[in-house]
Amino acid sequence: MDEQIIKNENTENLTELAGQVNLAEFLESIKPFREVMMHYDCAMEEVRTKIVVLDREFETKYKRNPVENIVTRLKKPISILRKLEFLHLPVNINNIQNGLHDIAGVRIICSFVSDIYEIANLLTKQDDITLIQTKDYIKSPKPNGYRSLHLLVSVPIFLSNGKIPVCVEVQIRTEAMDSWASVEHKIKYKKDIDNTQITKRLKSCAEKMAHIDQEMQEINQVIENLSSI
Ligand code: 0O2
Repeated sequence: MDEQIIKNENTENLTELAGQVNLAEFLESIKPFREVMMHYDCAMEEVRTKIVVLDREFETKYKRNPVENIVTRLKKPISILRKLEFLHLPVNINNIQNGLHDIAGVRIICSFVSDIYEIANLLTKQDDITLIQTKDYIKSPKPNGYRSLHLLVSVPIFLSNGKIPVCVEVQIRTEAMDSWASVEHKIKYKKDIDNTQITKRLKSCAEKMAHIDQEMQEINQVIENLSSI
């Protein structure tokens, strides 16, 4: 697949593009790419639905919602190109499917740290899910303070001619972890800032938020114990 073609597909300005290339040829050439992206989109939706089902079950059975929010994102074509370039991989469907593992992403925001592990366990023990990799940045936070549980899973999607396994990156975190990561992503992540004071202060914020998570978990436990008396 041609690099320019993917970049142009991201502009969504087909009229402008039509002046440069034959539109029919262009649409034909991006078919395999669109097909693969559709697979990721469907797999992402499947994982999202699984989490919604678990949360609804908890709500009905135990009157509590462990999941605060679910966000899905499909990597943009331009970000796919940049990542392939960063990895020194030629742009083709094979490298997109086998070289990149975070094209489909599902972020789950939980109320408490214990919910993160419970949801992770309930998701990965489902018989159509294959756990490929776990990165536990809660037990072992990144040196900058980043915390989150990352799971790389494979989920089958059922097409007209059979089923295919598709990789989805699942990030599970609390609201405090998410809040830190969102702001850090905006102001520092991927920026080449070598400032010890900034690094220290951001890390200290992450630690304070982890402390709040622990406090909230303990308070919740006390309330649960009281209501079970
Ligand atoms: P973006 O812009 O969020 O999509 P890999 O995914 O395997 O190529 P890596 O670093 O081994 O790269 O994977 P890892 O550690 O599992 O991180 C993947 C994603 O976690 C990142 O995606 C971020 O979304 C998030 N993440 C990891 N570290 C940090 C961090 O220090 N700060 C913040 N804010 N987010 C982080 P991308 O594609 O790097 O970025």
